[in-house]
Amino acid sequence: MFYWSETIVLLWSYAVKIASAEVFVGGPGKNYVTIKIRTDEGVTGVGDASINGRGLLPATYLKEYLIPCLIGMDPRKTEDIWQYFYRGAYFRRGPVTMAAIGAIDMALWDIKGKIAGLPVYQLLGGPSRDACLVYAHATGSDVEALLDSITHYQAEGYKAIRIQCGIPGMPEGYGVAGDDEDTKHFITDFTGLPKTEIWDTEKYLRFMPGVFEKIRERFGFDLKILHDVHHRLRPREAAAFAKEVEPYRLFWLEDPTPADDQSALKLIRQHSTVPIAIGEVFNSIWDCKDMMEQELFDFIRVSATIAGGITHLRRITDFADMHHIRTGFHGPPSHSPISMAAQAHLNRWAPNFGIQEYLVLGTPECDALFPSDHHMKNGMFYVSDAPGLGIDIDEKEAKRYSHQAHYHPIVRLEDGTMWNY
Ligand code: KDG
Ligand code: MG
Repeated sequence: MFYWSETIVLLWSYAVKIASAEVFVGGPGKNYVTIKIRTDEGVTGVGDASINGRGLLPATYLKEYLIPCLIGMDPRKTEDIWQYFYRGAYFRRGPVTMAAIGAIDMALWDIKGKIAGLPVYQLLGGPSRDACLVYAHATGSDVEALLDSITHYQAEGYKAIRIQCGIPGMPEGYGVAGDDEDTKHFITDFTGLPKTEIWDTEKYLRFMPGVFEKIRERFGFDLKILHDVHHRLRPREAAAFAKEVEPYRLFWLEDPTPADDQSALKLIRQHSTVPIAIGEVFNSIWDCKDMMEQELFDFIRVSATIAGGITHLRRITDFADMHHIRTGFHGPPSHSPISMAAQAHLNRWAPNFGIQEYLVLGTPECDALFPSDHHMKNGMFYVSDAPGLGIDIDEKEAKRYSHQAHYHPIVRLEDGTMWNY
């Protein structure tokens, strides 16, 4: 008599080795950094190491330092391989190291799922929900244009929308239509040195609350609205702003202060109950452990790429749950569809899922490069049931692209002082 359970034990007990790993850089208007790992049995897995504006660094780190150690390892040992590269680096953490480790980790979970014949969310603990809420970006150089943009996304079925608006006398605000790459979903500006944006805190603080008021007047309170301050305020300014916008019931206020100061949110918390989201620049739990323990924010914005892949994001997500913090993983236009897929599996599993930023809107070129059957409908993300991550890179398509130098804009105050982008 032959039992299925014995077959599975057999499958898991025979030796599997990593035979090769290749790194691809580039994409349609983006510098995606993708690793494709192959086992000696020909099972493949993909992972993402894209760092917007610093693309070649994780690619070099992977090729020169990590891949030589990876060959011959058992791809099913996701935890041990993660620890090997994290502890083994000696000079730990930082976005480049963590993105490179993260890419390998995603690819290994992809392989693990394929060997098990299960989608990754099943390996994480199974689905906690059928589909995951996402938010779109509405933007306008003035309030009327912003209201039109919100109407457009609502008509497309989005229930949650991030809003960014041009400020009079400060036309080049972060996330404002046409002014920076975050609003140009498909095309990155590959020309020249960093562009300069001018910032004026007082103009912003005076104008922005009125924008929320007009949105609530026009759309009521059912629509979930989010807003990204993009690290621009000092703690006292952010506390005053958060207190003032409380009546408009934001879903979240994002990055009100620079994320490197773990205690900056204290003052905001003392003055306002507005939900705070932070963490897209964090690359490990050590960047946010203290503020999580003190419950200083409500949504954690880490990404599978910058914060060390599925293994580390799962650890951060569990720790967040103990402190009433929900997930709101990063997903800007520069985000690779592979990282989005890894996050989608975490989102489907996480008991403390909150929302997902989603802007990797499929162009024909992007879909040809990263074939998958994950899909979006009515502002909800549906995760593919294919074994593994449910996404691949088409290696022939990948050969069409290469790295092109590109920078984020920089920000200065009106008198020329450098400020936070
Ligand atoms: O590379 C920087 C972008 O990812 C960032 O500006 C996007 O703040 C961002 C967001 O919330 O998507
Ligand atoms: Mg942001």
